[in-house]
Amino acid sequence: MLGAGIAVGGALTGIPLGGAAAPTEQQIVAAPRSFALTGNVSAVTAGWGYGDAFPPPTLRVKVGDTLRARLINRLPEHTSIHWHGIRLPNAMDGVPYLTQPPVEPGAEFVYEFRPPDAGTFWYHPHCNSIEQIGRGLMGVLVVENPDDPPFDADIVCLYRDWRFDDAGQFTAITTDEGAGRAGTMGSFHTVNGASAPVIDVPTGGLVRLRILNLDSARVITAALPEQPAWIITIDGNPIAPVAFDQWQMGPAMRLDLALRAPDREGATFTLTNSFAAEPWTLATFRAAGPARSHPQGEPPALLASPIPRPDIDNAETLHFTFSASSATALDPQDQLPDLSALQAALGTNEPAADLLCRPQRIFWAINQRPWPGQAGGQLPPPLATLTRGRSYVFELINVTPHTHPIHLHGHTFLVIESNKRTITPYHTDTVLIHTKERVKIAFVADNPGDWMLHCHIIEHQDTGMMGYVRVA
Ligand SMILES: [Cu+2]
Repeated sequence: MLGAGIAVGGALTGIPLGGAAAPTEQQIVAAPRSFALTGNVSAVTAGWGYGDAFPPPTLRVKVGDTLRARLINRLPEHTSIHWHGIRLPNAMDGVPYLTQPPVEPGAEFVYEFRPPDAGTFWYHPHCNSIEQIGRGLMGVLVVENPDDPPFDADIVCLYRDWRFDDAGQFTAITTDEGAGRAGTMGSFHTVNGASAPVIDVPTGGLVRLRILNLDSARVITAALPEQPAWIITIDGNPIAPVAFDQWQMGPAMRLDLALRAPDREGATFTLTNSFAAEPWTLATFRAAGPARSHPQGEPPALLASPIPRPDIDNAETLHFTFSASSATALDPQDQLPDLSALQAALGTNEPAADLLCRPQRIFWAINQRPWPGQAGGQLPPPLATLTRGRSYVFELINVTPHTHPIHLHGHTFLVIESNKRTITPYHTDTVLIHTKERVKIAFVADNPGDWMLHCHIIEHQDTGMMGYVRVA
């Protein structure tokens, strides 16, 4: 079970924190669970989760405090926890083989780090991700800044779909048709584990809405058609408030909105996905309780995160092309890839017969190199080696017919330019790259280690669209 949010500062060995008490340890137990979801499905019988219910309680920590979390693995296979969007030491990044050994069944691993930035983040496994995330292993991590202006309510809206039938039994979580295209979509849409829930907000109150798209495949366009609101953070990073219209969110992306709830008790407004031809309601909000009053207009701004500013004029530019896998294209006759190309791509001398024993699904590549999840401990060389402290511009080039949310670990980057859209530069850890789009991002490579660069459509990641860069 997850405990209450951490409220005390910590003192790590070698990191003096001014005499604060040791951090409270959170226990995060990854285990098979039966979830009760609400809607037209009453129970998921073969879920995997971090808590008895879905979603687990939101982890809350104050910026600069130490988060200490003990992962206890009660799954039948190895696992890990990646803390999405957090700039943390490489050994805490939770990528099996690359940053830590896999946490085997029955084993434990303690994650300990101090989040440097306030915002809305999340955590999830980074192994057999299609299955582990698909079955429910995920949770929300909120890093609070006590100096931020207060809100009357702080509401997390975790959106995700599920792949199961009316009886709550999982259907195939992945298909070749989905993995090789835009992803295998779920049909049961939930917010906080409920189908189109009604969520109470304080009447007339100032509300912070933290929207997370934690689906493994679906890109949504979040909108509040009946309700004025302001964007106050993008993917966890505060911005000066901007009037909200709608916002496209790929898997792993977050958006914090500030709004003033209706003045009349019982009045409602909806959060919709307007990406679809026919928008659907994700959640309904209802004003409840005694009326509060707040000035109309723009909400107060949040404090900016201390993200180093890249020197774009003197940055080195590197190019990363996201494509279908050509080196290991499937042969329609026997469904087996070119093993010599696979060996070369993985940088392995592993006998072809051993590679053959694994399910062969390779559809995608970065810079023509696929690195599928099935590679296990066979690490390819890094896509690039960066000099610690230098500024870099990455040009991310999408030559596929699909949209890809591209995620870089360990760094928060600035999105600076697109060949298809006007970009007002903003910070993020995950950027959507549309078909035939070239997007430039910039950052200071200030965090040493091996950092994943991958698509967050989990089936794309797991069938080749991942790699890593080394900061040395
Ligand atoms: Cu993708």
